[in-house]
Amino acid sequence: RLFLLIVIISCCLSVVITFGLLLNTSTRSTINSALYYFQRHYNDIPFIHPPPNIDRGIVEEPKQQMGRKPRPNDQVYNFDLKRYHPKNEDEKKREEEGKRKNGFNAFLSDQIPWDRPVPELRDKSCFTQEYANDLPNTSVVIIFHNEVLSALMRTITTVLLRSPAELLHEIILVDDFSEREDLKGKLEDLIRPLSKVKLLRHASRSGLIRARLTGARAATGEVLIILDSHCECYEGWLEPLLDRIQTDRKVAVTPDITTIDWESLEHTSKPGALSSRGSIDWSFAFKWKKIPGYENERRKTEGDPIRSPTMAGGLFGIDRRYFFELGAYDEDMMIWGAENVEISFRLWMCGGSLEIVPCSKVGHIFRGGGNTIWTFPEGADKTLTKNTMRLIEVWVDDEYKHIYYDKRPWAKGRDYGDISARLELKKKLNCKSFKWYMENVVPELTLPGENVAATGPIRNLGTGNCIDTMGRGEHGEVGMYTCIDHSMNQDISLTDLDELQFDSDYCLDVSDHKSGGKVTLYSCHAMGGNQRWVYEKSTQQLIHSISGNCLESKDKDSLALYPCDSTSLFQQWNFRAYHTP
Ligand code: UD2
Ligand code: MN
Repeated sequence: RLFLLIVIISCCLSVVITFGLLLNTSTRSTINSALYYFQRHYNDIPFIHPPPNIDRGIVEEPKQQMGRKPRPNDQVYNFDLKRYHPKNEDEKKREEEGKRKNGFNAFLSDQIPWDRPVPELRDKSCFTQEYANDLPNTSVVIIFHNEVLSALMRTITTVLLRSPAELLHEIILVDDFSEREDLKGKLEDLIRPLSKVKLLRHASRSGLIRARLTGARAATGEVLIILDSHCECYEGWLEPLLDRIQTDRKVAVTPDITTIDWESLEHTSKPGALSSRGSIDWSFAFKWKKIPGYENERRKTEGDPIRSPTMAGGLFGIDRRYFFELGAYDEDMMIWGAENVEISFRLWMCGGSLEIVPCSKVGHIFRGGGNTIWTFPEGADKTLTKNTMRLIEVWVDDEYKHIYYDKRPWAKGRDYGDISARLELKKKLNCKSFKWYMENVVPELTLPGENVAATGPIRNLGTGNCIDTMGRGEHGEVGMYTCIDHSMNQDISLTDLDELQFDSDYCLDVSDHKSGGKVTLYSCHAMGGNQRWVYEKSTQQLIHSISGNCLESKDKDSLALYPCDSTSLFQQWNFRAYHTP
């Protein structure tokens, strides 16, 4: 029997050896590459439709053992989105419907691969940085309500694909009570093979604040990273965030949030310098504003973090324990809004800080077309006002509170619930005042009415309508609308630099100096030129200095420059408040 056993073993051995010798080098290297690929990618990239480009893993080189050095993504970026465009009338119809229903091009999102290549947007200086080997690991929390499944899958896939496996502890998905069918069984099928992905579900709609809390409480990684459910992580997005937190556990970080166009789904951001950081407007809502000179002087390279007074809210990282020490979120804020400014104020006032890390890039679909994918069950006004009042009543000093209530007088006396626990937290953490925040974190911010000669709305005596942004942003055309007191879109001032400036920080700008030249919104540059307006009190005309023309509203909707004519009522304007110096 022993003899028989020896014969069998030697037969097996010789088969294995012969087989090994027969393998030529190229087959062997293919097997090695495949093994290598699976070793490097035990993040379990989903090999499900649409198929990810598996070759990427094979060409990748081993990671540095000594210090992590980011390498530029040298793949030529020639991804052709047009291939995925609608091919016939029926598909075009579906595309339009998808945009209407979701606020972004869901049709296209369903067509393009989840792991499509992304352009290299990092500044050169990012590649001179080196990160520690022992970076903390992270739990990524992605919350969603009725998200387009392919957009959610793209977020998950790009986190898995572009995060070093040892730094990605887990991904926690929190479904905030979605109604869409495919977010139920189909989503579960898709994530089943992904060992790092966990799914939690709310039994009722509670809003993004509580959904993130659910995820954060379940997380066990050292760092917590929050993402919206329609993002795309770029190469090297994670390491610079973790590195910054490792250096200072009380700094919260955001990536540079780049724009994925809601209609074309193109990555529209250009490589190079970042120009804005988070601030607030005077309804205490988040606003991007130009990085002030003093902050740019403090930084040595484009890759250096930018201290930011507020965060947009959807994409940020923070030491997980510090997040809870700092009071996590205000759980009585509902659905959406104000939580981003609240956590920003709290970070700065209570001993932490907040930075944008330019070398970390994550794309986000900013919805457009006035469509949202979800609604406010109690109405937008009720929810947003309540959330903002909770922010103001806790974090804004008495001497500044009136700024909000002057703009929103109807909010006075409304119920904002019990804030005693938050006030207690503020005391316990020994937080500084809003005045301190104003003086030290956003010294460039002027109070409303400061440095202004007159405030709007500005009414045309001919039509009786008022100058209105029509809700448009930079480069948008300014229009005319029925006068409404306290409308954000008509909140305009004549500054002591002779600018007509909206609260949004855009100025009335005319670059076409001919008769009929249109008026557009442009970032205020304080240099006069196309933005200098002189209000002639005796004739009530608004004269555009550089062209010598006057602002005129020929009919109730239009606004343009025409040769000055002091007899025309359509060139006469009235400020609600004119402050005589
Ligand atoms: C921005 C933030 C967002 C949040 C919000 C203020 C960015 C890029 N986005 O608006 O994260 O801070 O400002 O509150 O900074 N969601 C739920 N339940 C809800 C409503 C929304 O889970 O009841 C999810 C939604 O699926 C998404 C996330 O919350 O993943 C943020 O919602 P959004 O994308 O509609 O907000 P956004 O980007 O307009
Ligand atoms: Mn979003």
